[in-house]
Amino acid sequence: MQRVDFPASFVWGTATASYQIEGAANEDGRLPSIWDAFSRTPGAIVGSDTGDIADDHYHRFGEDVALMADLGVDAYRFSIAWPRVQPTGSGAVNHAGIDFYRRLSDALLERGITPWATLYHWDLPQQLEDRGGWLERDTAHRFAEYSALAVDGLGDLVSNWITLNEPWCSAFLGYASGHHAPGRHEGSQSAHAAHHLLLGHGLAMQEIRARRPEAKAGITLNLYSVRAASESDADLEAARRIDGLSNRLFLDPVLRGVYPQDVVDDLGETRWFAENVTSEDLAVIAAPNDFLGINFYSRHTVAAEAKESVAVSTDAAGAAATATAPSAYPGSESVVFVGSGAPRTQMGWEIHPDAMLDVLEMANERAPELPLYITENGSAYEDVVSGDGRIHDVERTDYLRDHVAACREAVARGLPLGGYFAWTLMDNFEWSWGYSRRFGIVHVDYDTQVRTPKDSALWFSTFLGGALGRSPAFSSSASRSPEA
Ligand code: IFM
Repeated sequence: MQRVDFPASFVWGTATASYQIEGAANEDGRLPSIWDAFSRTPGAIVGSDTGDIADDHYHRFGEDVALMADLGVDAYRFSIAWPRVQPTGSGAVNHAGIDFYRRLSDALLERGITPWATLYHWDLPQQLEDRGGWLERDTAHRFAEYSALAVDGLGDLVSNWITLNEPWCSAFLGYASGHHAPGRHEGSQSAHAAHHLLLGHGLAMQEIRARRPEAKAGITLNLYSVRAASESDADLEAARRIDGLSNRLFLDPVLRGVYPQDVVDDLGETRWFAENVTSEDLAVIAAPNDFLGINFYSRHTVAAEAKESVAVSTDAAGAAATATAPSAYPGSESVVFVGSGAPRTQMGWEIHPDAMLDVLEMANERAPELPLYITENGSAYEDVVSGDGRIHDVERTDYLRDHVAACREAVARGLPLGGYFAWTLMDNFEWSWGYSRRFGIVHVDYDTQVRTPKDSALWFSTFLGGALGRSPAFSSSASRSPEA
């Protein structure tokens, strides 16, 4: 398998997010986000870790851009920290915050790497959460205002925009299960947050279009292939529910301009949606996108009740389905995530590269002409630094290669897949798992901030024809061959 097996226009990149890598939490006017507050909540984060320093990318971005250039990627997907650009969540721009992303974008462009900016990867200014956060409709308007500031400040350098990253996580991990910031347990009202997030997406799209009609813009959803554990009516019903909450609740309004009524009813939010979701809202949410970003990690197998024969699996937060925390699937709490027996990553997520084709088809059947991008895909494993100083991450390399192969199959099937972004460039703050989970293709020593490409990075670079893959320093790596 080689890069030339893909169309020349296919975009290869890596992805990160602001709070996970930047550090510099109190610099240049940045104020706290919900993650700064949540990470200080006792018991919220493994090891009581915070993003205060993270990968210190704020100060080391030049080194990180050079690393990407050596990898040979075409594009870099990063996110903009709202609390740097508009620290209180309303009002004037903080120029020092914008300037950081201008320096980063300039550095990328100098190395021939195209910036892809995500406007919201979960770091809501805490002052907006104090006013109700995403449960308040006004937050959608604040998000549009901030998006306008970001596009005004960066639109001459950035021409690929993603409004939201994974609104499912913001709504249901943030406001239902509480595994993510702001850590609230609002049950089915978390679906109100989902609507306000999507409204924010639509309003932000309007701001982008008004300011930079030539820019490409869309949203990124985390989609799952969902299967029933058996053909029983009860298990099929469980699969309908989880597919509804994970996929259709987001895909249908964005691509078809309607909320799936069965899902709204499952949530028990029929009345709220009828009274609060206007046809104008739906028109705003469904305005055309230039592409759809899809984050793909795993497949869910679900059952109506626990089965003795199969191990309990983990849900999208990596939380065991047996955990006592409130469910991230309000109204469908009784559904059980069961294992199918496939190998799993350290997150407990089953590995199903073929299921990536399922989610691409799922999006494509709703919007046949819409370009699709895998904006995240990756795996966490317990890495070991070997005696030779290298990280021989065979499992992550296999995961990466097998998902790149699934991309090739997607292209061969004629799906409009335009690119693939590996999650993630380097180890970083993995949300409620803190630094205990490493998804990077580059290892980070958090004591010294030394970055070391893992074998997965070398495989990727070799595949891409990058300088790192050709480096004699790594010539003994068994996993260098893209065929390996
Ligand atoms: O680290 C996260 C990322 O921020 C959003 N998508 C899933 C990744 C792995 O959990």
